Amino acid sequence: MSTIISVPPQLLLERILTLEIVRVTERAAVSAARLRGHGQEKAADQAAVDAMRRELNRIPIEGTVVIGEGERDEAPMLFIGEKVGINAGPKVDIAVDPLEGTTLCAKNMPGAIATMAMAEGGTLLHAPDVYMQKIAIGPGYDKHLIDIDATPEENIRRVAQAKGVPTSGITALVLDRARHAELIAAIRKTGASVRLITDGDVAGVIHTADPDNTGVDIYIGTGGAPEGVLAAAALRCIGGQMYTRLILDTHEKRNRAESMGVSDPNKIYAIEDMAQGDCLFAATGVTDGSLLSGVKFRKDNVIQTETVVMRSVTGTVRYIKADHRQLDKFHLD
Ligand code: VTB
Repeated sequence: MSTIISVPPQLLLERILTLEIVRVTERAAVSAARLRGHGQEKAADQAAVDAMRRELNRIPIEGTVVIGEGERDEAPMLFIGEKVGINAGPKVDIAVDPLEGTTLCAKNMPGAIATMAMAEGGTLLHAPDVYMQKIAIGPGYDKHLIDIDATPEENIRRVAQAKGVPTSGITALVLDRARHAELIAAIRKTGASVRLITDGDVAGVIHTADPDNTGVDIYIGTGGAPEGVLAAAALRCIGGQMYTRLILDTHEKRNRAESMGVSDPNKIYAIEDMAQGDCLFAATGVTDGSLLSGVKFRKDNVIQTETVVMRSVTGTVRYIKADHRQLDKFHLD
């Protein structure tokens, strides 16, 4: 006798949306990948934004962009507050970074991805586009093992002790920026190894979830707040710990944050404060990277993509390799 899959109505859409969001990041990745290595950050980003928006507006959701390309006046599309979807279906919050690592794409360097998260309405942190201090480790450690206010040395020491290795057995991932010179020196002083990335800290944080394969135990440093919320949505699905703090060092930034609902400018956010409810996270590789392969344009008119999609409800992580044959869906000239 065959078994019928029984899905409670409230989960039916969510199960289906898992595949829908894959389509969204696939489209964005393919559009951006056409401009890999052309040195045109803005054009590549725009192509990804256009494709992502087109596809989002086909999904049966009442979506609101809470993490987007910027505020309405600076971003004509996928701006914070923009409504997306067919205006029917579940109310959801949407976080997008249609091309995370625009420079990586423009220079055809590893690690550019198209990424988004979708969560129950009102459950994602509405973060302004400011810097954010971040620290993250993967699953399996005691809660509050790491402390955003402790020194880098102390955090490395705690992670090493919990992992049962000397500090020299720890690798920290850090964005290669002048502002991190002291941080990098402090980590190295412990004997730990520092792996530097030029961009792409959404993927950077995700690396901590699987140290055995990625070799990364901890992410530390300051990057974009929107990227922080996307990374939190991913870690909510796969486990791990992340603590962040918005850097609101001017009146203007504090006011902007306040108007988005941030009442305490010094608040430390844990994963659940950034992604409270059930959520989905997807990323498609644009250029080859250690997380995902990039888009391949094959001679036989097949486009290949690789996407990772995660659900917080079940913790399922799927890698979807797709061969696309109906190419007009990508609106490529
Ligand atoms: C990071 C990185 C992004 O911005 O968040 C970084 O993950 C932070 O900003 O890929 P700065 O470049 O100003 O340091 C990106 O590089 C995207 O611009």
